[in-house]
Amino acid sequence: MADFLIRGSLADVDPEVAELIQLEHARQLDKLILIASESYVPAAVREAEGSVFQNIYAEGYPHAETIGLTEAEVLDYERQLPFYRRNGDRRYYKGVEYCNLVEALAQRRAAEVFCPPNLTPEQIFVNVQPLSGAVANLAIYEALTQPGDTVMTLDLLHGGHLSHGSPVSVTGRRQRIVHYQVNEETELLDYEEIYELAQRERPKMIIAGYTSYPWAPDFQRFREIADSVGAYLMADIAHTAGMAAAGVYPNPVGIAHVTSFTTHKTLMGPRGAIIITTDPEIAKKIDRAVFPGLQGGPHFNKIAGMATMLKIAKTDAFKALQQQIARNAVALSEGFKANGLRVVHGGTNTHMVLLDCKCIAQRDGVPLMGNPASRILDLVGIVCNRNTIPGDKDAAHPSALRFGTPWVTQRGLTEGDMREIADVVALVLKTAVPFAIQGRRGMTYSARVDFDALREGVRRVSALVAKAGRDYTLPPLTYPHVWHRGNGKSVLEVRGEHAPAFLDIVLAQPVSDLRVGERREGHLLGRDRVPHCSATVTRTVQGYALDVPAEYADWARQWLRALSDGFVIFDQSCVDEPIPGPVTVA
Ligand code: DSN
Repeated sequence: MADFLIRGSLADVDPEVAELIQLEHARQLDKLILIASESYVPAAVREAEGSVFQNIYAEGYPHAETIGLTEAEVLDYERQLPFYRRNGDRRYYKGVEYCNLVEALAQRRAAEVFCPPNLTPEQIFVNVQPLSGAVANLAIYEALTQPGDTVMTLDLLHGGHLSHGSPVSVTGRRQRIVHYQVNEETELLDYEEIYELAQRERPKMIIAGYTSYPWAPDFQRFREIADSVGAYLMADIAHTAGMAAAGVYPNPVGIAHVTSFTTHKTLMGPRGAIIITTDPEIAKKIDRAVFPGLQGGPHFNKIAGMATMLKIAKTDAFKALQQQIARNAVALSEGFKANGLRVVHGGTNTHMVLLDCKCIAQRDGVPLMGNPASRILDLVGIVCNRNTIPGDKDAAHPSALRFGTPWVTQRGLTEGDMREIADVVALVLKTAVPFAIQGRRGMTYSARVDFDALREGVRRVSALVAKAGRDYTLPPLTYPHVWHRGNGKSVLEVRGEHAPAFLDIVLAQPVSDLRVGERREGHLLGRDRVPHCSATVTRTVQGYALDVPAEYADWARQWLRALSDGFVIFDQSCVDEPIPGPVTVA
């Protein structure tokens, strides 16, 4: 009989996707991930997300009487199920008795986690349905403002977010957006300037809370400014919700009219978002704006994952983790400063650090920019993102890097390790030689670094990775697709359409004229085209076989791959000249 339930594991049904998941998991474990908006979601949360709650449609909300129920009351099935059968709920579909309970559970846990000392969880209204932070923020715009109203937010280039009224986001198209900025000299929020701007612009809503401003705002001060002009205060704590839950960052709930956050950053839950308010009238507007205003059926598998994540957020271990995340960010920032690098905004009291690349290297007036710096660090094994900072002219050319400590802290790394990461970043990026290429769509900024520094960086990052904790639920994995690993053999294969032109440049003798089976003795060139080791090249059916002395095999493989990747200096006298590529070095 046909098995219409399509039973079978992922590896059985779709080995291709199963393999991609394995590779991605290995990558995550094999590198130091310092993306400030990412974290390693616990296996328990992922299990909830992969559950059969995925199968259910439940547009609408639980019965209004579930608001304010304690966890024990929500989970009192003997009471809840007869109540459901008799009274129904605010949904369009039947079969949702357990969806109601898991949603009410997530709401209650969120209310408890984010309850300030002067309130009780019953006074906190929670919507757990937004599919993402941008949708949550859009729902707040929809609920609290009208087209044409003025909304005041931090400039994207200074640390705001696309959904805080960027012209490329719908949040920037219907309302009138005015941006406050950080103070030019201090690079800090200046509440006097923000107050004066509010008096001039009379916004309907002010947003506080950022994606790349590393200091906690003074929410009380923002509320006073909002009150002085009759505006709503919206707090967006997407990045710092986990820290706020742990008391390591100010909790805006009860101060701001409405608070939004994603659940997958420092909170380490599923990809989704939550909106909280203490005002029942605002709560009704928010609920309507989320559904049916912007969304259809909620993703119940994620809501189940949120409930689990919020349970974890109440634990002492979670609080200790968030404290260490903050300490690690300070250590990283201090480590950069100790290396003479410029930390933007002067430091941090959150999980993130901004590093100004322009100050690390310049050549002929061309600065090191965030994009090449992030790509070079990725090769080293440090994953971060390019970011704009005050002074940048547009979002397409950020001059900084943003680092965050959640993930590395989860893996057990501490302050000394952060200083080591800062040292490695400095070691590699200080050797950068930047250059710019004029393309059809404007200027492209790039850079190349010293190969020995890159190799040394890789060695030191590998040592940190070896020390970092791994998820015990997984088999040991090794990410195979890194440029520096190999099997130690002294015959390398160079393949690909660019291989002949590539080898003509990196070998002392051209080889592109060889026919299959022919060989030529020669040398592999090192930096500045100095012959580094002998290399016998044989033309093969697939490409070229390079036979190098065994003691140079590692070096040759890494050097050729790094040249192919395009971020190491081949010839100091013409750094910006590209070498043909990419090639496969197997
Ligand atoms: N993409 C997130 C970040 O990295 O800050 C914000 O949406």
